[in-house]
Order: sequence, then structure tokens, then C-alpha cells
Amino acid sequence: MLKTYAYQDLDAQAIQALVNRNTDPNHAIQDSVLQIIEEVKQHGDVALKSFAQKFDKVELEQLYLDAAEIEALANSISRDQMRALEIAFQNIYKFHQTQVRRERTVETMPGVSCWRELRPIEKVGLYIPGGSAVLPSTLLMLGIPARIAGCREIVVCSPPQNNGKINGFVAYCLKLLRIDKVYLVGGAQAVAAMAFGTESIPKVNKIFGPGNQFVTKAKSLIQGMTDVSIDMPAGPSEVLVIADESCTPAYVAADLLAQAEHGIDSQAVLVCTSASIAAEVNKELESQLAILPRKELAAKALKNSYTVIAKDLQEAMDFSNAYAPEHLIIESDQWKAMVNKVQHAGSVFLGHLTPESAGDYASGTNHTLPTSGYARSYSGVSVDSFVKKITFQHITEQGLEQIGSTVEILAELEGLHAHKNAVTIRKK
Ligand code: HSO
Ligand code: ZN
Repeated sequence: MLKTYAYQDLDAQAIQALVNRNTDPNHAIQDSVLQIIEEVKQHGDVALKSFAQKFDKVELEQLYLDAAEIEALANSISRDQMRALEIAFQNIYKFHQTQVRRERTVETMPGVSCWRELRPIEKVGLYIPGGSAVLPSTLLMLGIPARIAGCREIVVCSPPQNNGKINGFVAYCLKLLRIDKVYLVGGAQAVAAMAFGTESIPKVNKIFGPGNQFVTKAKSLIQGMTDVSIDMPAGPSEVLVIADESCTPAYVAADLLAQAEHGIDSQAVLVCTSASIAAEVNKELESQLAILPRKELAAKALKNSYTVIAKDLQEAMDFSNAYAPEHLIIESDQWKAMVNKVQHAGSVFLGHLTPESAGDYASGTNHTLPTSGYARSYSGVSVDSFVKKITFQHITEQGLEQIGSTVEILAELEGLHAHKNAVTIRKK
């Protein structure tokens, strides 16, 4: 049974307490991650092999699998599974391809032209977690925009299984992405390896991908230690479902559980417009939870979760905007009218037949999204995450005549005479 709050009883402070995801940095984690980073920096491959022994319980002679090994693993999955991964690949590719658009050149004054051009980030590192659920879909969500952007080198790290291999689905996705090497490294040590480079693992320019608290902490730490950047700060996954009288409680419960099964720290929030909807959803939660293979995990996650009863959809949306969910599902006939009221969310699922699972896997949108309230200021991963935008300009003789005195005056008022002279000398 989800804890329940009535929106009308919540003051600003109570709302703040509810929407706060408490991602307080934990010092025990920070200290051990710093140690791991130091080990990898100093001992490279040797450190990675000993971490594989310690954390993944496997003795590795070589830290990667090559094309032939990937091919063999990829061939171990069924035809139907291959086909499903291919359809997901195509849809994600189609959606992301539209994100590459050439921008117009702007003549800000006659003879003064400015424009931007995209260039791929040369080397990117993708981290694919292995833990309690292996997520080949995450490889598609990161690899496809990297390919479309034209990144020259795509380094993939994923923790080895205890047979020293990776799972066949991840291997098949590597094949679809034409990536012919995968590094068998997991956890904070994978992030450190891609940030500093080792004998086997190339240093990259930007690191992407979700992970546990150790991976997340490593990503935030290496940013301050190197010139390597990261996709976004990541926390546990979350969903907020807005449901009104038009909803089907069984669908709402199914969506909350799809989130809850990710992990014990996941959060599934229901905001509905009456107590009777909440009661029906709770009944469904109980019966659907009972038959889930990951019911222990999901039940724990539901303990961190709650329901808010709002008086109408507007109030429900106000709460959602205060929460800034990673995923927002609007299970109402009125979904169209709600679209422009959404202010803060990572990805939004509209109507009764649009489960988050569709976007998690195959509809085309990216599932690497801002969590923990970062949807207030971050976007999800897209092709943009894999490119830089460089500005260019060109000034003609006429242009210099047009803009010259403005620059001279501004340089003068800042007391920067060399700046002024760089114009003056050209006007002569
Ligand atoms: N909901 C997760 C993505 C995912 N779900 C992968 C299943 N597999 C974070 O958006
Ligand atoms: Zn999911």
C-alpha cells in the first residue's frame, strides 16, 4: 500500500520534503571510489584485472573481447530476439537522425556572417551496467546517437560475467552498432579506465551511461580530475504517473511496477484526482506485484514511493512540475490539454496506451534521462550529447566598415587598447 498524501494538506515545505530525492553524497562511497581511481591511475591493466577478480569473480587474461568472440556470443540469441533488437535499433535510429540539422548562416550586419557547425566528440566511452539486470537497450540508446554524430572511437565497457564473457544480447547490439571490441570492465574502475586510459583501454573525451552509486560517484569525481566530461549526473530511476477518472487502474499499477522493479531505490509516484482511484490502483498493485519475478526488489521500491491526491489535473500537474520526474505518464483522456503545462520532465508518455516501457526499449526516444530533479535543468541524451557546436564568422570589407566603430568604442570603454587596435589597423 502506497503512502498517501492529500495535496490540499501539503504546504510548500511539505511538498519540498516529498519531491526531494535525497541523493546525499555518501562519504564511504566517495572514499572507496577515490581509492579505486588511484589504483587504476597507478597500475592500469593490472589493477583492472585484480578488480575483476575481486568484484566480478573472474580471472581475466585479456581485458576485452574481439570481433570474433562478439560474433559468436551474438549468434547465441534467438531469431525473435534478434528481430526485436533490430526493430528497436531502427526506431531509435529514425528518431535520433532528425536531431542533426544544419543551422542557417546569419548576416548580423551587411558583410558580417556568423554560423555554427557540428563536430563529433572524437572519443566517447559508453558504460553498460551488468548488475541485477543487464540492459542491452542502454547500449542502443548510447551507441546509436554516437554513431549518428560520427564519433571516431566508441569505447564500450561492461562488467564480465563470471565466465569472462558478456551477455549475447549486448553482443548482438555491438554487432548492430558495428563496434568490434568490448572491454570487460565494470564499476568505478571502468569509469577511471576510460578517464585516464590504461595499456588496453583508450582514454576518452566524454563518458556516458547509467550505473550504481559507485559508477555515478566515479563519474562525478573524474570530472574534477581530468579534462573528461560526462553525460549527466545520474541517480536512481523514477516515474510519476498522473491519473484521473478516465484511467484504467490496472494499467497505472503496471506502469508503477515497471519502474519499481528497476531497483530498491527506484521511486514510483502516483498523482491522482480522487481517493477511489488510489484505492483501486493499490488493489491492482498488490495482485500484480505478487506474481513478479523481481517482487522483492519492487516491493522495497514501493516503500520509498507514495500517492498524492489532487483535486484536479491542474493541481496534479503542479505537483509533477515541483517533482520534475525523469518519466511522466499522463493517463487521462485530457492528455492533449496537458502537454504545454509540462514544465519539468525528462520524457513524457501520453494517454492510456503509451507505457513507459515503449520508450525504454523501442519507440525511438532515448531512455538515458535526467533523474533526481535534474530535469529542471538537463535534457536526456540525444545526438547533441555527442557533438560540439563550433561557431564560425567571416567579415568582409563592408562588414568591417559596419561593425568597426562599435568594436572600437566597446574596447575603449573596457580599457583594452590592443583589442581596439586589431580593428583600427585593418580599417587603414
Ligand atoms: N527505465 C530505465 C531504462 C530501461 N528500462 C532499460 C528497461 N531497460 C531508465 O530510463
Ligand atoms: Zn525501465
